[in-house]
Amino acid sequence: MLTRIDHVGIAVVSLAEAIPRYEEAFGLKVVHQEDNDRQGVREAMLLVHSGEVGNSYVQLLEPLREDSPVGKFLAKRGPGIHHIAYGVADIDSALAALTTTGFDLVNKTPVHGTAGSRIAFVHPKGLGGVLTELVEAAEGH
Ligand code: CMX
Ligand code: CO
Repeated sequence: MLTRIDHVGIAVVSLAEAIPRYEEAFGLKVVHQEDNDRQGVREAMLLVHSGEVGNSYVQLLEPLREDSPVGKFLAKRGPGIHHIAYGVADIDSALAALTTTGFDLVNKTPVHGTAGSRIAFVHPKGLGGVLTELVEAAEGH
């Protein structure tokens, strides 16, 4: 079902501060930035690896609102790893399979993700406390 690690999502207080740190540390480059209002985030994608099955990124996430998943996470736990995202070829069949096996889906149907991708979150409680995102990338990403 999973094709790759698409990204590691990291909650930060300020993208303006976090981006130069990641660029400095690893020579990564920001290849995409957007605000996703529904998710309540301003995000920056830094490309780690391009492969046959798609790309892998670090996703830096700054909350747009305090009352958002990343805003609440920062208030409770402080900056750090927020979620892991796996690539899938077909997110509809991946979600159907997870539903059949009884996992608690945050999104029962896919929603809009980075750069036109289709994404869905699986609740952390069934996956060892790790909030998990599935990503079906848009054509050409
Ligand atoms: N990782 C692991 N556990 C988490 C978590 C995270 N990122 N966020 C919350 N939790 C845990 C809390 O620790 C808490 O556990 P306990 O009950 O044991 O204390 C429980 O989940 C509930 O926490 P909460 O602060 O009350 O949060 P909510 O229930 O309101 O929301 C969740 C939790 C996962 C449903 C919500 O964060 C969500 O919908 N996430 C998916 C959307 C998202 O994260 N969007 C931002 C990223 C967008 C992107 O990647 O593109
Ligand atoms: Co993500």
